[in-house]
Amino acid sequence: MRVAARRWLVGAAARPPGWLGRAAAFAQEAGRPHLPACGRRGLCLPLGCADCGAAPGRSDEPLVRYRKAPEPAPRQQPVQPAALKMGTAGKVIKCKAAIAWEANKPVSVEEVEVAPPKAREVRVKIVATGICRTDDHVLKGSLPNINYPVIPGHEGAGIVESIGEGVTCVKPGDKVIPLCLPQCGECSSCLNPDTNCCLKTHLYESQNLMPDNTSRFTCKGQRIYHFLWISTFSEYTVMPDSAIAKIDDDAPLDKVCLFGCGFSTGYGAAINTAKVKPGSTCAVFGLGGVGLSVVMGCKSAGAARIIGIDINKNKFVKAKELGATECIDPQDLKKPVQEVLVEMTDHGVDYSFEVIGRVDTMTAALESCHMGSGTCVMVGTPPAGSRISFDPMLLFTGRTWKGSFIGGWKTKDSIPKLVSGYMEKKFNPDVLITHTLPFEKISEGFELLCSGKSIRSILLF
Ligand code: COD
Ligand code: ZN
Ligand code: ZN
Repeated sequence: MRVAARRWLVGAAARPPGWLGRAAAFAQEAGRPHLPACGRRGLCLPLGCADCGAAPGRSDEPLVRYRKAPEPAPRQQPVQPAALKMGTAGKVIKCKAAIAWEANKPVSVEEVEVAPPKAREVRVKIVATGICRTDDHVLKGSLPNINYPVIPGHEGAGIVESIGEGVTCVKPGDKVIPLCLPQCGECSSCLNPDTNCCLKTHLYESQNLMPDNTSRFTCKGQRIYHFLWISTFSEYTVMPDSAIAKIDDDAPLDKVCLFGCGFSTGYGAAINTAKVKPGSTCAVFGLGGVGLSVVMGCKSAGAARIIGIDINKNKFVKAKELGATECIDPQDLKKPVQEVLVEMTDHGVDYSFEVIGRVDTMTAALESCHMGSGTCVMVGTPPAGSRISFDPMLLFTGRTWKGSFIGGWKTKDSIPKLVSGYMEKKFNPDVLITHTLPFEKISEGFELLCSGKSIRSILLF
């Protein structure tokens, strides 16, 4: 917290004197950070910013981040226990879920028991959930920090069934999206406008059990672990209230589940993390659900050239539909794809994105961007324990290499706004949905993904 506070104060001190400087000085005296009014620069771009009022495309006005904080929204009245007494509130629910009993085995659909939510937890009836490659990484045992048996799934949408004591952000009946990256609102990252990486992420603290170190799932008398705290491959699932966002009452859950991961991750990587500029040239390595969402983000930011790279040519049709101007299959080339890209683009692309999760394509993406001004964004993660080796001169000349986690969005604040943008037809990730299957056909959904036949399969409970 102190480090983040110091960093902001340095930034604030460099700004014109007046209210902003006084606020910073006050905060310094008080020993706490000067809280910015609006840290959501990405949302300022295509959507306009609901918090700071910035018009679309004006994200870089420095004042925006340091305006006086608005009055906090009135807190929703805690729902009284009597109001929660729906049929199932407070009871164990038996329902369907897909369990990965161990790594390198397919999931199996089982009956599980789901315990009621404890304090600051929410139980949700999942209506729809997408299958993302990251879930396949769980099945293959290549994602770090996972305990088995586990219920995977992290791209869902549903309805709140019941809430535990102290939950004020949602109530039973609300439509919600579970957040695979929480926004606790309290940690140094949540208070810092320059990162969305809440310290409650699984990369920092385990999310395989609820915060009190117990599981809400059992099957055949055995404890089943959670995944990213949200386990959307269960008809009912429990999550901390920091990992849930209320969305528009009219949102179609079988579509907006994509905002839980795929679309938000890819679109935000272009809009928030890279901050793609109009007229620029972009290269997107990997044209799955997430990579195609990067293409959509580049297009909406006004990129002039978007080059898609994939070893599966079947992905090219949709990529071009969504804005790719050219597509390349590296298998057709006599030279490494990065050399071809550098030749095609006068010394390299302005922005490259790795959306596959392999170390070789990560270095290829870095090498394909302009030596002096190119930015390479890492969206995929390679298998657990991977190490990368690269020529440091690649960075010495001025390239930027950065990562993007869930598109850089502060999830609880931003996902509902993205859903509203979808309702207003500002973007349309529906085109990513190639298959809709009943939940029982989850293994078929994984087969479609692994054979390269699907972009996104949506499972319906
Ligand atoms: N060269 C070019 N293209 C390739 C190569 C290669 N060597 N290998 C595979 N591809 C293509 C595939 O043909 C496919 O089209 C595409 O790459 C990958 O797409 P999908 O559909 O398998 O994967 P997505 O889009 O669902 O997910 C991609 C991620 C990179 C997000 C995922 O794999 C990942 O790394 N997740 C971990 C990071 C994370 O946690 N992200 C946030 C939550 S998902
Ligand atoms: Zn995902
Ligand atoms: Zn946090």
